[in-house]
Amino acid sequence: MIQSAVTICLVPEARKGPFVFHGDLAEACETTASLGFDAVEVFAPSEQSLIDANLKPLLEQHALKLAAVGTGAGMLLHGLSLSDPNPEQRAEASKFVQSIINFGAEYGAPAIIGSLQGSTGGKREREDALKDLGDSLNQLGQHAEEKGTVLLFEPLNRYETDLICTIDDGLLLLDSIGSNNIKLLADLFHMNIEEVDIAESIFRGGDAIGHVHFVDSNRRAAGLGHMDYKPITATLETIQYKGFASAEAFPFPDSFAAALQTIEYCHRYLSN
Ligand code: LER
Ligand code: MN
Repeated sequence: MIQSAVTICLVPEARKGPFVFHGDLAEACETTASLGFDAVEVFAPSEQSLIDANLKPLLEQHALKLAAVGTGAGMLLHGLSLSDPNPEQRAEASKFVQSIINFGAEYGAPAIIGSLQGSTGGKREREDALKDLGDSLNQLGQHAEEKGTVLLFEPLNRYETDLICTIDDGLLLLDSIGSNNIKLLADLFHMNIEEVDIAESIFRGGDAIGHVHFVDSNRRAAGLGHMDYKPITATLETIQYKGFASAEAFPFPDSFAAALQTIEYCHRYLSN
C-alpha cells in the first residue's frame, strides 16, 4: 500500500520553497491528520532543531508517521556538498547528513540527499565529482544501515545539479558504490523536466525506488498542473512500490488547499 505524506518546512530561509506547510509544526500536524494523511516529511535546519521541535508527542497525538527527513539545509544554510572538491568540506557535509540519519532512525524514517549532492559548478570534471559523491554516499549508506534505516538519494533537474538528473543516472551511481542500502527518490517535478517518459523511468527504477515526491509538473499540488498521473501510479503499482507519496509542492493557493488537493489525488490514483 502506498501511504500519503506532506512536507513541512522548519527552515525560515526556505519559506518560499516547495513545501506544503511552513513554520508551525503543531498546526501543520493537526491539519495533516485531519485530512487523513498517513505521515509528514520534515525539512529542518539541523538535528538539534528537530530535537527541539519535540516531534514525537505531536506524531503520537495525531497518529502520524515520519516519512522522511530532508538534509537540504546543509547546502542552503552552510553551503555544504557531498561532492565538494575539498575533503574537509565533504566531511562536514557527511557529518551533517549523519546527524539527520541519526534523528530519523529514531522514528524509522530515512534521510533524503537531494541538493546536498552538489554540482560541479563548471569548476571540475563531472567524473571526479561523481567519484567523491559516490565515496561519501557509500559511507553514509553504511551509517544508515548501522542505524537500521535506508538512505534516500534524489536525482534533481539540470537547473539544480549537473551530477545526477535522471533515474538512470541514479541507477548507475548506485551500481558504482558498495552500499546497497541506498534507494532513489523519484520526484515527479524533476522527472517532468528530465525524463523521456516518467512511468517508464519508474519502471526501470523498480525496487530501487524508495520514496516519491508526489507533485505536479509546475510544482503545485497534484492535479494543478499537466502531469498525467494514470500511467505513473499504474507503474508504481506494477513495481509494487510500498513507500510514501509525499507532497513536496508549493503551498498554492495556500497550505490547506494544497494539502486537500493532494489527498484527493491520493484517493483518486493510489490504491489503498
Ligand atoms: C529539491 O529541488 C528537492 O526536490 C528536494 O526534495 C531535495 O532537497
Ligand atoms: Mn524533491
